[in-house]
Amino acid sequence: MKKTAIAIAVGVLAAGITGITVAGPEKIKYPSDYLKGTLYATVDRPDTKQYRELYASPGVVESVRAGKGVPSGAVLTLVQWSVQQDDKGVPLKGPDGRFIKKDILAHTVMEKRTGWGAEYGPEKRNGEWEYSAFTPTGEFNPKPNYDSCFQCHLPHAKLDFVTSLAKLAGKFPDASTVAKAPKGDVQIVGFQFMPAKIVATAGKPLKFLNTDDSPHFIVVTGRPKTEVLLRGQTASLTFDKAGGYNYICGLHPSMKGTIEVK
Ligand code: HEC
Ligand SMILES: [Cu+2]
Repeated sequence: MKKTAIAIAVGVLAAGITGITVAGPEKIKYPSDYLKGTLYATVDRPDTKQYRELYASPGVVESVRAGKGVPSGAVLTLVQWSVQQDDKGVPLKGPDGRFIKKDILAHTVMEKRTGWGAEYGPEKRNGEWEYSAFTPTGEFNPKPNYDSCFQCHLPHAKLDFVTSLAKLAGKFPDASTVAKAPKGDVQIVGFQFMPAKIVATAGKPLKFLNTDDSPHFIVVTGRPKTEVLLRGQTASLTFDKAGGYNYICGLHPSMKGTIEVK
């Protein structure tokens, strides 16, 4: 009995010394020097009334642009800012047409390291990435539902789970891509489906075109989701049965629309 207790105590001690921790957000340290990395993208988020800055740790942008992918040790920091709003709560825009940032609300971070993520099953695992979130002053925030980070980034598996990989890679489609794209029956413009209610014909494809900088994809209740659509990309859905269908964007659940199939 005594021997076992000592063995356990030694084991716990050894784990503490070698820094072995379980999978989860606590693996990631607050990247206090994120400003020394590369600011590779900024995003206006009308749905959450935020302005976001996306930083990559030094060397990451260079590696991705050289075709070597996201290296082990990469840290991506997303800084969430509140924005200035008019008295109706509509975000104001600066001379550059962009939201005007006010205060830092949070830092969300993803970090990739060789061997990380091995504890997770395929329904959760995002390669070798872990996710964490920190307060404006850099304290760990235990409150977010960390499973939701994995769920929302999982559809980006082909992009190494990085939603903004096209920006990181310097390959973001420009405005002419949208102009050249086949017109959608539903256009995604400024985080809205337009029109939000559409009538479709059974057996005939319905096309969705993303004109936004942000990626979106379509989730119709009870049906497989579409691919992630970058700017200028279209998805096509065909309904065989007449009826009413509700859908949302899988990345921005506040984006909603309905389809009436006749
Ligand atoms: C509702 C879907 C959703 C959830 C949940 C989500 N993300 Fe994201 N994440 C996105 C989108 C979309 C972007 C692209 C930037 C943007 O539009 O704000 C992004 C971008 C990021 C980025 C910048 C790198 C990249 O992938 O483009 C980081 C870092 C990040 N998220 C961390 C997190 C963390 C940490 C959590 C969990 C606390 C989380 N995310 C939860 C949708 C989500
Ligand atoms: Cu969306």
